[in-house]
Amino acid sequence: MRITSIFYVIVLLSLYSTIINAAPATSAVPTLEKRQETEQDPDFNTNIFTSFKPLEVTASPITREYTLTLAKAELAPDGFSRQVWTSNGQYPGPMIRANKGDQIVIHVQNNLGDFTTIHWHGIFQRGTTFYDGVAGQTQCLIATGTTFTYNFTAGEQYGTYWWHSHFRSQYVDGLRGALIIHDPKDPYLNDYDEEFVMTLSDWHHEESESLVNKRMAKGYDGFNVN
Ligand SMILES: [Cu+2]
Repeated sequence: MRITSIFYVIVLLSLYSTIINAAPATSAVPTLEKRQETEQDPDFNTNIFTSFKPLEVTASPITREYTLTLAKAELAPDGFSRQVWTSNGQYPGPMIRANKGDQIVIHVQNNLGDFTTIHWHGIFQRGTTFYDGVAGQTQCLIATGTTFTYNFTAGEQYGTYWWHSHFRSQYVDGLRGALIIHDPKDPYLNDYDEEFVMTLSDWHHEESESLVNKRMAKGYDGFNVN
């Protein structure tokens, strides 16, 4: 089957498919093998026009290590230039991927000039609630100029998730990306040739802080920010 439309892409997203070609013998004991994903790694960067390459399948879970450097930058995602809250200089942020059972280590370097936290949306965080990334509830804010390291496993979870800032409305301004946990035993493995990830969102020409102020102002009627 060839992917010929956005519809199929969305269907694939909902089926959290992969193009991994082998089903490994999995071990319950994680190894300490580490892999550092870099900005040069084409799989680490988000390019919706490039299909996935298969993620290596390991005999037992490994640790996958990522670095997200957060900073504001002048970008024009829809042709209109504005200040965008970027991760590793891009918007949407890099796609973070792992195989089922892997340990995921993510160093968040905050160069925003503002506080932040990053939440891993949909991940249960069993035993690691302190890495859930909810500002003021599960962790203190990450101060600008500092690094905070998240370290968790998705356990038995797999599928299409996303990550985003969990402080104020920062993700509206760009701090978000896809988080994909592959199942090497994907039941749809033979039903498609290629896989793409496409993120859809509202996008505003005004920064979210002023949008939120309008939304919260007395007498507000009709304009909505989620
Ligand atoms: Cu979320």
